[in-house]
Amino acid sequence: MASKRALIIGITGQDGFFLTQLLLDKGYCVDGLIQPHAHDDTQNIKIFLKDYEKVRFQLHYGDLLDGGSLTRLINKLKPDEIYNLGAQSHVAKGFDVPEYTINANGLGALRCLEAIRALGLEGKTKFYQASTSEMFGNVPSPQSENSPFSPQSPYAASKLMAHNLVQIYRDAYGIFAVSGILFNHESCFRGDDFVTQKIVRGIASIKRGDIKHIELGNLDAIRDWGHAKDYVRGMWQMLQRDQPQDYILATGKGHTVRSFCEKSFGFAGIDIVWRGSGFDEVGENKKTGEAMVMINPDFFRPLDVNNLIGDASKAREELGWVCEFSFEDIISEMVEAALLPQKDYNK
Ligand code: NAP
Ligand code: F7E
Repeated sequence: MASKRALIIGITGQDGFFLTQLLLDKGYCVDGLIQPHAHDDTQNIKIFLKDYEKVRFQLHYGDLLDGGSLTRLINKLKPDEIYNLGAQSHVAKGFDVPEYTINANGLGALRCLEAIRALGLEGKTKFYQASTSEMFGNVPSPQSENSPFSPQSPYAASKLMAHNLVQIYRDAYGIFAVSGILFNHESCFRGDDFVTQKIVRGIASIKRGDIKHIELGNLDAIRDWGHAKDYVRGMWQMLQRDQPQDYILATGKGHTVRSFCEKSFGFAGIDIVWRGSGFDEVGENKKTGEAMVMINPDFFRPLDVNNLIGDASKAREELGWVCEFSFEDIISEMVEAALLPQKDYNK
């Protein structure tokens, strides 16, 4: 039987790396859309270029802002599966570039769905959309597929637009289109400016003597942090069902940013004690009294989401999806990886 062909939009991101690895291991031909500014040796995925180039792994230029590029590429490849992981994915930056965020994330998904429809691929190409727990905003946790949406940022609004369009195109045109509503997931490939990577790389910079302390914003926010490797498996499982349906992927356990800090410093051999409150709160090295974590008001958002903890019962029961990585596994992997490179990450 011929290999299945998958197109990954957003292949240079964290999830793109793990999904490519998973699909190549399953025998797929994988095509990745990269933006014109990206280099062919784009860091995370260069390993696949080396091993699979032009046999089962190829990169193509395109952009979610450019409908023609998407339509031409989808027409050329006629993929069995499209994973739309492409996005301006940083919530705080979305407040600075709201129009771009809506265009890439909201209209970008629409352009993909329109291409499938215009090319008459409704019966051939399955579509996965990267939806997010951010769409729930501050509705009470645990959030499930039945919880209402209440976006609190341009990013969340852009993703809800895409989420709604997926449902509309599924119902109106019979496209096998699903949205995975994924809670935060991390790995050593996480972008530098997300809080987990910022913390562990900040700790590494402190240990090397490059910086004195890390500066953070809201320490009280609760997030449900899983591992990206578990979550991309869930994406693939959603597209293997007979009927298209949306699923939540989450661990069901919430932790504050403060707790992520404490545990990460702990893995690096530093015990932290917290003193003061509000903007004056400081995380001190218990042994030396030195400030390790300080608050910088610049890292607070105009609106934040306080308590995201997901209920993934439906995915567990219907997909047989399981989380193999614990919170502690994620932290130890990230701290260990951060201690390797020589960089100052307190930015
Ligand atoms: P990420 O590391 O930020 O990757 C985003 C990818 O999108 C990158 O490959 C980026 O390319 C690409 N991209 C950005 N703008 C684009 C455009 N205009 N056209 C085409 N591609 C574009 O994100 P991630 O953590 O892997 O997450 C994958 C997806 O899941 C995203 O849509 C994110 O919003 C969503 N999500 C993530 C989480 C999470 O916790 N990680 C949770 C829920 C949902 P460059 O490398 O060239 O910038
Ligand atoms: O923030 C707080 C911040 O930027 C987590 C994306 O993948 O997951 C991610 O979005 C929390 C927030 O992730 C800093 O205020 C404190 O409450 O790591 P983050 P996020 O906003 O949860 C969702 C599910 C997605 O869909 C997104 O694509 O940490 N926080 N101090 C900070 N956050 C950052 N970035 N930097 C700080 O200094």
